[in-house]
Amino acid sequence: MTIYALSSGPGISGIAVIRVSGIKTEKVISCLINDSPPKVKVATLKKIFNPKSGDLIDEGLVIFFKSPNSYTGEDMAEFHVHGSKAVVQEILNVLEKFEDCRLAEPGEFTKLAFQNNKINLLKAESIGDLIAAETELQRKQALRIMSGDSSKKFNLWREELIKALADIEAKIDFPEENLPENGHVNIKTKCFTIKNEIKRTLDDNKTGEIIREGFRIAIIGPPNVGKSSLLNYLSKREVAIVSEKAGTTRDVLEVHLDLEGIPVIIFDTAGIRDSGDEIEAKGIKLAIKRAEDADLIITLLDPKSLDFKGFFNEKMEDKSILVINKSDLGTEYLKSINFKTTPLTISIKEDNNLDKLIEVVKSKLKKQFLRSDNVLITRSRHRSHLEECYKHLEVFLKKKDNNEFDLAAEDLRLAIRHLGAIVGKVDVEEILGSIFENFCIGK
Ligand SMILES: Nc1nc2c(ncn2[C@@H]2O[C@H](COP(=O)(O)OP(=O)(O)OP(=O)(O)O)[C@@H](O)[C@H]2O)c(=O)[nH]1
Ligand SMILES: [Mg+2]
Repeated sequence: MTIYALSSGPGISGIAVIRVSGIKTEKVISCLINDSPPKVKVATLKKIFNPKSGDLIDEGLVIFFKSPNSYTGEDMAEFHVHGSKAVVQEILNVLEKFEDCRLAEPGEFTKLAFQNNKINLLKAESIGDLIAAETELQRKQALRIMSGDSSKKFNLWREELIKALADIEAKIDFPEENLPENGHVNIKTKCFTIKNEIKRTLDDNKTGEIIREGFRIAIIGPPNVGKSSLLNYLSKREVAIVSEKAGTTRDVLEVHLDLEGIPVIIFDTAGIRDSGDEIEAKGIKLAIKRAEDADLIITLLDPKSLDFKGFFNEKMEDKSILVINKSDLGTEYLKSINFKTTPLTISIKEDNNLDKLIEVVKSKLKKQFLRSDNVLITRSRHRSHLEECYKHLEVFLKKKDNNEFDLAAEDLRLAIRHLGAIVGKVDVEEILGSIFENFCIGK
């Protein structure tokens, strides 16, 4: 099957790129340019025709890539044409008429690249991440993973464990052979070191995942303290309804921001109070859930709600900043109250101390991303496989040295399989779908 798609963005543009991949590529090029394909990998200006009617569609650059030296590993073509809807549509219509040609599915070009061993699974994912990157940090992370930093490490661990497994299997298959003294001790030491390295990798505050998905900040507090006003202030637009009526916000609102290159998602939530109103109560439940899941909580109070006891468990309190809004109404009351942490007083109305609040948020973010350069995990898929690998290594290391070789070998095999699944070395069919379906068509 030969596939085709518009690979540049939708809408009007100076130039649009249509890609074709598969065995019919040469035929498609010849028919469209009414000539033999241009020299491989040389962008060549050609007239592009409708082969049936002979009508000229456009003039543009045509590039031919010969298998296996292409992105997908198959024969491929790129047509760089003028980016009008009419030109693009006409070319897609023409391509549709070719036998065994069809529109590509989302991510299918990259999926082919993976299936034809042009790239590993981590690289495929990071290409998707680079395409989706909105901030500096996301772009850098995607590029780092694309360059193979984490694949190298995962592959290295995997190879070491495969060697250890081979040694154990030799012991099982040839028990009478005199394998080197202390052989099992060496195997265990090696596995122990890898297990510790994996532990350190897992202990990363989920930085890589947070960079991919955004650092989540939930604004939480009693009704009417100015939570929605704060969201509007930070996002510099009227996202949420602000009113003097308590209980205005019911749903969770979210805004994506780029805070000095760091992707941030800010959630405005329903004010927390005992409410008999069914819908408001649902909103409050959602608010608490958001606070639990957030990476940082801004607990917002106002002078009237300082007795707010909240709903915090210890973990939530640790990641929270206490902020008191409406300082324009006076701050004398603060002297008489004992807070666990010194609150930051702000006034959204008078734009007072908000720069300070932003500074505090930024310093929390920076702390989180301090180690972002050597983070290896960028998705929960990687994390769960690595956690499984770690567990199997732990079980393996607990096995008795001499008489449990069979069982130990199985633990090691499972550990290896989980490492392999991260880079796409084994049993990947079922995970392919979930990775590539999030790509857009043409990638
Ligand atoms: N005096 C004063 N009023 C403020 C300040 N910030 C917000 N307000 C007012 O406080 C009221 C409530 O603001 P909202 O932003 O709707 O508060 P909220 O916390 O989102 O309220 P709910 O959605 O009901 O939970 C509005 O009338 C705002 O204009 C401030 O700094 N000073
Ligand atoms: Mg609100």
